[in-house]
Amino acid sequence: PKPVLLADYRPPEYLIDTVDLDIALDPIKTRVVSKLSIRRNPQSKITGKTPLKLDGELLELESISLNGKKLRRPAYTVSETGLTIPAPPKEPFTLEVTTFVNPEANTALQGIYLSRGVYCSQCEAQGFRRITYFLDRPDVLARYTVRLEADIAMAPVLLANGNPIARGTLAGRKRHYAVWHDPHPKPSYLFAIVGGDLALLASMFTTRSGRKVDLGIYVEHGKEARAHWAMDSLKRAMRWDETRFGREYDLDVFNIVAVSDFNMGAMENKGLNIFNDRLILASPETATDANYESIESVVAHEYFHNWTGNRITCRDWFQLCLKEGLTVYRDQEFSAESRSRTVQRITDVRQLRALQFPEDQGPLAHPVRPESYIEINNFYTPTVYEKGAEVVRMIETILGREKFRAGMDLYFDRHDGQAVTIEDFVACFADASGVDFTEFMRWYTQSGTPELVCDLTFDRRRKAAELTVHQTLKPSPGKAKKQPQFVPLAMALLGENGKEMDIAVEEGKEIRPGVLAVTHHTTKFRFGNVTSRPIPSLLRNFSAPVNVTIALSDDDLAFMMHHDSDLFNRWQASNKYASRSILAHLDAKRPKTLIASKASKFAAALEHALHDSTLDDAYKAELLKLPAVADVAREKAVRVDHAAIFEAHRAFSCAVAEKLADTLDEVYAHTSNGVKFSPNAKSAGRRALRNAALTLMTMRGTGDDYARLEAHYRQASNMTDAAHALVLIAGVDSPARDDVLQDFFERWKDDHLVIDMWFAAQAQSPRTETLDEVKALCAHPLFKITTPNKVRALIGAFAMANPLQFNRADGAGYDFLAEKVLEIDALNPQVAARMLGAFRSYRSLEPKRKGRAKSALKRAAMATRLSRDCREIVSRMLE
Ligand code: BAL
Ligand code: ZN
Repeated sequence: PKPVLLADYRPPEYLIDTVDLDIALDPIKTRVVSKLSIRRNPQSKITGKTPLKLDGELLELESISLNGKKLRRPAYTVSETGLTIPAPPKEPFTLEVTTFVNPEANTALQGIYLSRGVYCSQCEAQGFRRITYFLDRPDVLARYTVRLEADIAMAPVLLANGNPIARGTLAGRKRHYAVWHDPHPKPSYLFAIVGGDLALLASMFTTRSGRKVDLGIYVEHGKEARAHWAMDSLKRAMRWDETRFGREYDLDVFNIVAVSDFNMGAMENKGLNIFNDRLILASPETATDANYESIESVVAHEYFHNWTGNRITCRDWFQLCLKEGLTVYRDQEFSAESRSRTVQRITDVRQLRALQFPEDQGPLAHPVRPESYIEINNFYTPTVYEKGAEVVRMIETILGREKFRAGMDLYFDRHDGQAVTIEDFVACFADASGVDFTEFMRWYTQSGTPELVCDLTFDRRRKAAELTVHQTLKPSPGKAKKQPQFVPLAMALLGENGKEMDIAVEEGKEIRPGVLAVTHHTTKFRFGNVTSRPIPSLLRNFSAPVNVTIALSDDDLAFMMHHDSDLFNRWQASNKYASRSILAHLDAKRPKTLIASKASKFAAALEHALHDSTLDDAYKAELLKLPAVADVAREKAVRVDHAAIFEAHRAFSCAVAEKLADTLDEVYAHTSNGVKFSPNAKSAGRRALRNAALTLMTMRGTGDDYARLEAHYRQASNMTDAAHALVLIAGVDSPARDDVLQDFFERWKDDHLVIDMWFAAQAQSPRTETLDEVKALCAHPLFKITTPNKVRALIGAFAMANPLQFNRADGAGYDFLAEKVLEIDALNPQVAARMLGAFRSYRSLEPKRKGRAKSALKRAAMATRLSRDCREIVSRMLE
């Protein structure tokens, strides 16, 4: 297929003002009658006979009429991709089309489908064309009225976007209908319907200007009590958007529906968010703290889209980061203010480095705003989302909180009700602040992670220091030569006493106090008043999505672990110390001696932090979580051998745990349970610290350690502790392993969400038997290849969260994934293409593994019936 290019964007030739849909739901033959009021777009250079081309896929067309008159061919033509009317009237007209779709056969989960007996829909990015013929593009905004009709028994609940305006029962009393009207013009990707037998958790919210909003969360019967946390998160998000960004809700109802089969996490349809139930349902017995945190942030994220995405939407799909990067930034801020800001930042940066950095440095690299795509569903990526959020955060760092807010206010005022571009967005910050963002725009157009190689010299006699920053941006697909990025580099120089020195920065080199402007391939900064040998604390709070290297000794890192007043960088120093110790083990002539000495110093620095009463438990837990095998592999970057890294990782972790034995015992004992479960940050932090201590102690692998681990599982009074122990036990050859796995299975086999943790725990196990076990689990009665959550829990966890076994030296992990991807691709291309992401760093593997991964990809590429989604990913990987 031909790629779609940003450069080819043209405004639509026709506009659709209103849409009246009458949808009669039926499992295999749902009828959709669509009445569209259409007119020529005055902004388009339309000439006499411009055909009207409506998108449509997999639709069974029954009839079509124009201004009430039935059309016959050749007044229209139909193809696999749409419907064309070669010569529509010049004046505005009404088009009425009747089509049928088959929800039950819809395994791709785009358009209308059935999830455990519930009718639901997913339209972003291009699913609406699987419901009816339409101008299915985000810059066509229309007002929708929707009548839904269904069997009362199967679907007593009927929901659509907007406000409810009528409902009734049909003759015979077997079927009923509901009518919904959405007063806000919206693009088709925000359309949604739901019909099903669902339970309701209802509540109310009063906006600050007094609008009363009915809130509803619809879930499976019996699960209502598990929706309270989501409801609480929703209300807090609604209030937060009012206070932080001045944004109020704009309809009389806001509904959320939780469904079990969903390609993504959730979807921000106007007034009717549809969620993967994994991101709604939580109770202390069934959900971990991580689940609670995700629910809070995703509920907030989808709600925040109401302004950043729905009221102001994207002109075209290349502008996806306009709504996603911005909304991720907003949800990160909400979480930071609801919990610990530093821990939130660490979590977000961990995620960025684990997912986005490898993407940006591999064959799937693309700019935050891509310029070409074959399948837009492949661009819901960490680059668009997480790097997109970092770019917005840099705008805030450059402008400061107040001017940033002024820019956001201007954006909302200027563009409400429009479909806009990144240029429109950034212009608001430039206009509100007077700052020139011309060079900054490269963050949207150039892919790749900038490398900042820094060098600091100190002149004791002159009390001066000079920092040289060399910036390189490696070539990436389609872009060989790149210009330097504008990097806001937050920094300080720490003095002998560990305090920030009050240095004098050369005129004109700071964006704001403590933030340098790195603007060229080489940028130099001179500092005065440097009273002692400075330790550089660079990229504080991770002020830009870049990699920084600077020569720091182990002692310097330990010093920063004690003293850096930027808590993010204190964690960063600890992380760096650990990962470079593990890497040093790989090349060491006498690895045992080396590790013993490195671990000893590292443990001493860690111990100091663990005893620091000013640090909270959640933060200490982050310090105790050593970098994962995948993190170290990423640092290594070339000729990666996961088995060697795994061994070095184990040796270092074990040595640290031995050195820290008493402290870990103390931490574990002091953080023991006893109080009633609360998902709040403080309680979750306590559990996180205890579980991090448990992980480290388990690395020693003694009989006592395994006994403690088993007791941790058996005595767990909440899922956070139970699931943590389960993953650890599944990964070791403890005598209790099989019993514990069986116990968990028996307890949770009837809960389709919790049982996913059981699948994932086994799939992540570093034991050599894992691949065979995963293959066997694919045939387990509770595994279903058509359910994305199951695929992600088993196959996804194996490929993305088990670096050792996925990257087996014999290549069997790669072969297994390629084979499964082909099987999934025939059912659900979007999910299949996602799974292929596991190969994104294959080029950095050592030659044998690299060859085997490439062969697996090549075999996939030769498959005859590969979807457009997978074809695009595989070809980019093999380019
Ligand atoms: N728009 C797709 C789901 C999300 O990012 O909110
Ligand atoms: Zn989003």
